[in-house]
Amino acid sequence: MKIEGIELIRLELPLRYPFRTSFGAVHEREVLLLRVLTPDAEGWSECVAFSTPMYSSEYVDGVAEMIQRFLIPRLREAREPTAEQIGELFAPVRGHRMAKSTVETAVLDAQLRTHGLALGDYLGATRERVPAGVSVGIHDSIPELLEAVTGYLDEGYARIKLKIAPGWDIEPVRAVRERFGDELVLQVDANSAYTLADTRHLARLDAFDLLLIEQPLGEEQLRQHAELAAHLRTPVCLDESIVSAEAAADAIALGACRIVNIKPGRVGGYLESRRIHDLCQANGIAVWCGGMLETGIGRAANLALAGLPGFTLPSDTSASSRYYAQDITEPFELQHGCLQVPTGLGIGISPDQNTLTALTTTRQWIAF
Ligand code: OSB
Ligand code: MG
Repeated sequence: MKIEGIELIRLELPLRYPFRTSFGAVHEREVLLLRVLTPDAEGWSECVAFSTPMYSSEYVDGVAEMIQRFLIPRLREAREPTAEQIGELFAPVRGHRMAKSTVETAVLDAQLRTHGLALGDYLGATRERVPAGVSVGIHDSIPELLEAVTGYLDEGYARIKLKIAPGWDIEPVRAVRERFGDELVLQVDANSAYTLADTRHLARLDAFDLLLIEQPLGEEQLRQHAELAAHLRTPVCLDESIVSAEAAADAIALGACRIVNIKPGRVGGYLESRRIHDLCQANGIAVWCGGMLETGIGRAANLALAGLPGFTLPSDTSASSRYYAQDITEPFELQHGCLQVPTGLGIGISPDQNTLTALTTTRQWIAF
């Protein structure tokens, strides 16, 4: 792709409800969008990093610096690289997968728009719609949690994920299971809040017939996850630990997980996500698509990925209204518990210019 320039756009989006996890509460989503301009098309992407490095090591200011200082110069020096060549082009830069994913995705979007192809078709999506799960944050009390879950079930969500942390685990899970019955598809996410010393405590969750427990231990604790998994009936799913297809291969070989949450931003992009999908499919490991409170830009691309055949569990691809009173794109809405895989070219959607302008805090144009 010939690149004429890249624009970094920062926004502040208030969340409809604060989202609390074991690593802290988010009230506002600081969003970094990247727009790439090419002779025939514009490409868009959304960075998944948060303002602070509490979910993983990357954070918004760091990503913006990484893109400007190290990734854009590499892109400039290359001879009109295709999206498929960007992984190798960026490989000498260690880590920083959220930054790399942001650049690669925007270039891929522009490339697909130029070639007249939808991202879902390019990746190999086989479904037109995907079941939507919803991730429910830590609440102040069990009655408030039950009220929130009731609301989501009334909207039609296909499964509920409860955020857990020490002090907010067995009782909220028991209350939700008792109130909504055995039919409810229920899972939990600890975001690394436990240690192996909690094995017996976590085994108490086995009584509630959960679909999975997501990332109970630390990001770098693959071996310890394998040890924990051997003591739990509840299947272990990894999120933070799966930073690449190589990490996924190691996790599978070690028996650290039976299920994988794929977040394209965390693994360096949609191409690496597809490799993880293929690897998991070949090993009988179910996958689903995680979320990072994305606006419609990130959500659209995630839905394309979630349309692949190995995504056999509901994804954290909730409707726009789960997060924002006003999304920056046309809102994604639930239809019988599903979201539609976009069919437009590239990621299939663009930001609404008026909304974008109203919410933008800074924009920076970098000419090539
Ligand atoms: O661990 O999956 C996670 C949100 C922010 C950071 C990490 C996680 C989450 C979620 C919500 O669980 C996913 C979503 O609905 O976007
Ligand atoms: Mg998670």
